[in-house]
Parts: sequence; structure tokens; C-alpha cells
Amino acid sequence: MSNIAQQISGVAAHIEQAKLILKKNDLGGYTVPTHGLYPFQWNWDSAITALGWMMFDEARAWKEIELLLSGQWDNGMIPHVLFHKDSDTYFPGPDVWGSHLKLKSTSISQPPVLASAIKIMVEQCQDKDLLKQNLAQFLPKLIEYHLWWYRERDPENTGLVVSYHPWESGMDNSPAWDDALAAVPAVTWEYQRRDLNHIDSSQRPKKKEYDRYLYLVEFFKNNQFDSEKIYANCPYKVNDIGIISILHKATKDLLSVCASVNLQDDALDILEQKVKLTESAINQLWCENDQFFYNRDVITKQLCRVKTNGSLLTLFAELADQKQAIALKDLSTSWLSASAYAVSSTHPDSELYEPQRYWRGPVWLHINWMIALGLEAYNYPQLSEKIKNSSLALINKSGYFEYFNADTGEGCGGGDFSWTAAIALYWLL
Ligand code: 9WN
Repeated sequence: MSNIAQQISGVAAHIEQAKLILKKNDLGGYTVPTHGLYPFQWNWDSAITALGWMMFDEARAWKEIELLLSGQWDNGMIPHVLFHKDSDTYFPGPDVWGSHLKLKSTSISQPPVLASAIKIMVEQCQDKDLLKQNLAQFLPKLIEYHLWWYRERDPENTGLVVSYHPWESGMDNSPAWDDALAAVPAVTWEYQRRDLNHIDSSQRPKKKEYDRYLYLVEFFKNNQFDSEKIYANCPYKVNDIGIISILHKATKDLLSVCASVNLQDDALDILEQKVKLTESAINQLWCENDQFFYNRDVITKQLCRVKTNGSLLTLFAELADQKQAIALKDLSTSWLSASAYAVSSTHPDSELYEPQRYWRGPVWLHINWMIALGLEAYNYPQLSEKIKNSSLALINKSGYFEYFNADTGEGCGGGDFSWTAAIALYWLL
């Protein structure tokens, strides 16, 4: 076979494999991230996975969203995990979280990339009847979800929402959270982690982190999920630059989808105002000296001075001004070349960088996808393409893993992973 023919058959095989992974992880309308390790429906995983489905099965893609929205709370929150069916392969399950709704769930959310995924799905969707039908059903719920973020997580109208749990960030043990999490008490009761039945402990968060993750889960439950009490007393409150950026981008995408179908709603004016407010507040997280947007501990008012990939999502959100964008583009270039593959979750020059421990160094494809889109938006197509190609090289080398060792490219965490397959489908089809 010629080289080109080999490359083409390689791509075709990757596409087939990615489709098979989504089908394998399909539990009848929602997709688990991977079997065993994560046996439920996760919020941002599902949004990204729906994009993958959209590339070859439009009805199934919309179904993913429908089931995710079926777990929406009355206050508008879309939880981070929906426990559709029982499973004993994951901890902590619904009993620990303690929400007694019909569809059991966790009591926090996750990075709200959903509306951005939907905007792309709207652009891709060929079946216009299906599209119309689904949007009519979904848009009011999405509006409620975005209002929830701004109302409940920014009650003082600062323009910067707060997050109450590292699991909410989706970047669980990022070194950005180390100091804020250290101030949280540890639970003293015994528990049995199930993640370590599936994955080597060198790739997962440590016990000291789990002890505090669980304290926060109990704190929410003990406060009956009352948002005022939690806002006043939660021992962990951060301005997560990843969530702020993803929310900002998704709000703009939501407004644009609503405009495209001529949806009128007073709530849209509120969302417009929130977009402007975040644009004027974001510089509080910018460090002129380091030329970087940091996360911030809202309790101590200190910036979390470690370079983690969430900050590059300000490009995805188009929150960086031209000067900041140039600095972040230059940093992305050196960040990319500092490890063997793509943009790692923690900058390799940081003393806290661990290339294979979860969010402390490994490469995550969906984050690289957002960074690449951001660079494209700022008109850096070559760098964007480079990030895409070095991300795809990981799949070529190791397959569809949850994340990848940034130095060796070795697949880490769960195998046959839905969002990795979905991003590959998005890029390859
Ligand atoms: C806790 C499902 C999720 C992702 C998160 C990732 C990981 C869970 C865990 O898996 O978190 O939510 O138990 O480790 O950090 O981003 O959504 O793939």
C-alpha cells in the first residue's frame, strides 16, 4: 500500500473504532465515559460525547442531551453526575451525595460546555425537523441552567462565578486547587475508593484529596443544598478560570442559537448583561507580571499561582484582549514544545508538574480541542492545527484513553473513553 493509502485506511480505521466506542458505552440514550470506572452520565462528558454522536447519528446525539437535561433541578442546575441506574463500581454514589430527587444526582455542576456543543450540533444537523423539535424543548432549559450559574454562583454580581468543589471544575486534582483544598477539613470516617480497583494509584488523586472532596459533599448535604448557606459558609470557594471561560463562551453560544431561531425571552437580556459583566471583571484574574490568567481562592483572595491549562480557555471564550492573546499564544507555543505531546494540564516547567497523575500533568484531548478552537478564533490557525495534530498523534500511538502521559504519550486512566472518541470524530469527520 502507498503511504497515502495507508494514512487513509488509518484514518478510516480510527473513525470506525471511535464510533464503536460510543456504541459500546451507550446505555440506551446516555453514554458512560467508560465502563466500570465511570458507570453514570457525567455532565461535560455527555455534552462533548453528543458532538461525536452528531457526526454519524443525529437522533442519538439529541437523545444524549435530552437525558442530560432530564436531570435538571428545579432551580435550573444541571448536575455533574446523573445516577440513572445503580452501580457498585464507583464511589461516591447517590447515598453519599444524598439528593432525594426522582433521578438521583450529585449536588454540584460541571463546566457548562453544553450550549457550545449544541451550537456546533445545530450547525452540523441535517435533519431540520429533528433540530427544530429538539431546540424548542432544550433552549428554555439551557437558559434556566445559565441563569442558575449567574444567580446562585455569583449572588454579588461580580462577573466571576464561584465553584464549590474540585469535581465541579472537572479538573479534580489540578495543582491550582491545592492551597484552597488544604483549608478544607478532612473526613475522619473510613471509606473505600473504587477508582483504585480500575486504575493504578499513580494516575489518580491522593487520599488527602479524597478526604476533602468527601467533606465538601457532606457539607452540601448537611446544608440541605441551600445555596445561601453554602455561599456564606462553604470552606472551598474559587474563581475557576476554566469554568468562567467555558460559561462565558457557552452563554454567548446560547444567545446566538436563540437569536438564530428568533427566540424572545427577557432572560436573554439578563444573560447579555452577564456577558458584559464578565468581560469587565476578567482582568482581576490577569497577572501582568506573569502575563497569565490565574484561578483565585475567593476566601483568601489570593491568586492560585500555578500555570494550568484552564487559563488557556480564556482564548476559547475570547475573553483575552489582543495583548493578552499574544502572550497566551506565545505561552501555548512554548507549553506545547515543553512536553512530547499536545498541551499538558499543568505547565511542564512547574515544580508541581506530574506527567501521569490525572490533572497534574497529563494531556486531555477535549481541553486541547477547546484551546485549538480558541487559537483559531484569534487567528492563529497554524498553532491551532499543530495542537490538533499532536493530540491526534496520541490516539495514533496509544488509542482512545481518558488522558495521556504528556511525556511518553502512554494512555492513562480509563480505556475506550467516550470524550476522546468524540473529539476524534469531530476532528476526523
Ligand atoms: C469525578 C468522567 C469524569 C470527568 C472529570 C474527571 C473525572 C470524576 C472522578 O471523570 O472525575 O467527577 O471520579 O475522577 O476529572 O473531568 O468528567 O469522565
